[in-house]
Amino acid sequence: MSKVPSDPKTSREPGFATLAVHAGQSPDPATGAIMTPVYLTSTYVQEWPDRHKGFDYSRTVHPTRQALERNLAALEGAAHGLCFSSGMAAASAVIETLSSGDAVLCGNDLYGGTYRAFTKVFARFGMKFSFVDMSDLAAVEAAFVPETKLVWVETPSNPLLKIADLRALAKLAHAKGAKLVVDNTFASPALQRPLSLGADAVVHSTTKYLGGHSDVIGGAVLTSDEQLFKDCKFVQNSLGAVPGPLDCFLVLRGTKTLPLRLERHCRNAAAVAKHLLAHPEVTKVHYPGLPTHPGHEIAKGQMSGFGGMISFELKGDLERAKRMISSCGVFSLAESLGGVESLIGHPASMTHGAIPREERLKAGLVDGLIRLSVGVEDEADLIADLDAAIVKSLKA
Ligand code: P1T
Repeated sequence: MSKVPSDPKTSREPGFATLAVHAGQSPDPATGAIMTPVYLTSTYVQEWPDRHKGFDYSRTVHPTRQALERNLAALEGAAHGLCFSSGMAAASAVIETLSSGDAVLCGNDLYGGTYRAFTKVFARFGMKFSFVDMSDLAAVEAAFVPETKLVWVETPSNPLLKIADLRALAKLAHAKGAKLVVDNTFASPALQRPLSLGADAVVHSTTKYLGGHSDVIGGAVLTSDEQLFKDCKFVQNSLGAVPGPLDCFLVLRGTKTLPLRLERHCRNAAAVAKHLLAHPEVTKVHYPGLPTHPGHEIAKGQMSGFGGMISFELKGDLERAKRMISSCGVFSLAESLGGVESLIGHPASMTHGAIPREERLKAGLVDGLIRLSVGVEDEADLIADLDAAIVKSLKA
């Protein structure tokens, strides 16, 4: 079944967990295999020129990729899905629908690689990028220029977990004739569905929660906007940053357990955030699930859980923070996020190293900030690991 049908007796629409397991997939007609085959083929035999079974060349259309595209579209409530070779390739495809002179209004807390692609690559082609605190609606409104075609936001943002009001941003963008694009990587559709809040497109690094097991790099664009879909599809086929069949299979397998994993990520992260907040060596905790977080109420109104990402600051200097990060055992020191295993990182020197220091500091990304991707291990082990590393870091 490529689309999970509603129940004919009750006309119930399938729930999110059912879609996660089934949407976009049907048993293989030749064998009955329940898992979507990894079609290792670049081309397809045609019976007559341009007469074929819907597949002609694998850059253009591919059956394993198509299953994933339909699955992700169903999860985000989108009419269309397009998959890419990385999250950066997905973001790039959206920007590549623009033209020289067009402007993009971006959140001032974005993944460092996104900032780098926008300011160091696409700016050379005449597109303009400006950065504003998306939680300050008056500042956002003031930052529009007549050329603004897109508003680009991460919520929760990477790495400061800032929350933007998606309903308000969509209204504002539309009133100005722009489209709202949401990078939903940190929340995943299990916790937040931006299209239902008025956004025009969602982008993902499927490398993270959607894949969920730190074994694949991928990206996706999901939209119900027909023109944007056509334009992104044109870019996908023309520029060719498509994922391989095995990568599509891995993400497709990952999404089957997405709601289960996210439940545990959220529970563990809430416990870790609460523990850090009460810790005498911790000076600041960024987690939208904490009532002290400035975006908590908005997050409650647009998310069904607060996610698995936390960032925090320790007392003392940068060297102390680096000692702490390097002293963990259950948390591995690594880039990336969203896998079942817990990771710890130092955004200023790792994931956000491409952002000039003054820009980072303006947005609140201080040198000593520590970021956690809280995994699905036992809560007590995670807390004990952080506590032990904090104690170890006291000794130079
Ligand atoms: O790594 P890639 O699949 O290309 O995804 C890029 C990307 C896009 N958007 C967000 C919000 C991201 O966090 C990322 C990748 N981020 C990391 C690798 C990281 O550790 O933050």
